[in-house]
Amino acid sequence: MGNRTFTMFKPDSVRAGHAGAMLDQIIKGGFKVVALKYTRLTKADAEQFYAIHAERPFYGELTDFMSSGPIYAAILEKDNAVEAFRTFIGATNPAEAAEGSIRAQFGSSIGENAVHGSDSDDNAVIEGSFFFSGRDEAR
Ligand code: 3AN
Repeated sequence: MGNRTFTMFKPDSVRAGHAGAMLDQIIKGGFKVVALKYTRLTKADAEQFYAIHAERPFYGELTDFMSSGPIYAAILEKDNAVEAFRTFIGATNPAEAAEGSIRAQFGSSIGENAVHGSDSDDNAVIEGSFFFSGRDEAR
């Protein structure tokens, strides 16, 4: 078994109809989908998910945006999944994201940057558990 990470396709990319293309690239990039869900966060859900950023000036904007429309949530597996996926999606600011990365292709701003990727193995477990139970995992 490889390592795991957690991702969300954010409301901007889902609204724009890019979820299918993003999932296709992720699978072709060698990430195995362990669990997948199409859902929508309430404002309270988004505040809880991003509680670590509660003191940041953009917390209100971030949680408004993340609850503004449907998202896809997924647990992904690959060797060195957290770092590999962060490289695959590119820098937080799409303008600085490497050519060909998901955010360079589908992100439009530092807030509306198409996709979330966990920043550590511990957070991948916490974030995945926010959406999924063991019963949701394909095996
Ligand atoms: P990443 O998601 O690449 O780890 P972080 O941890 O710096 O980036 O930011 C957490 C979330 O907050 C990201 N989803 C990002 O879109 C959002 N964010 C970061 N900086 C800003 C900002 N200046 N204005 C609005 N949203 C932001």
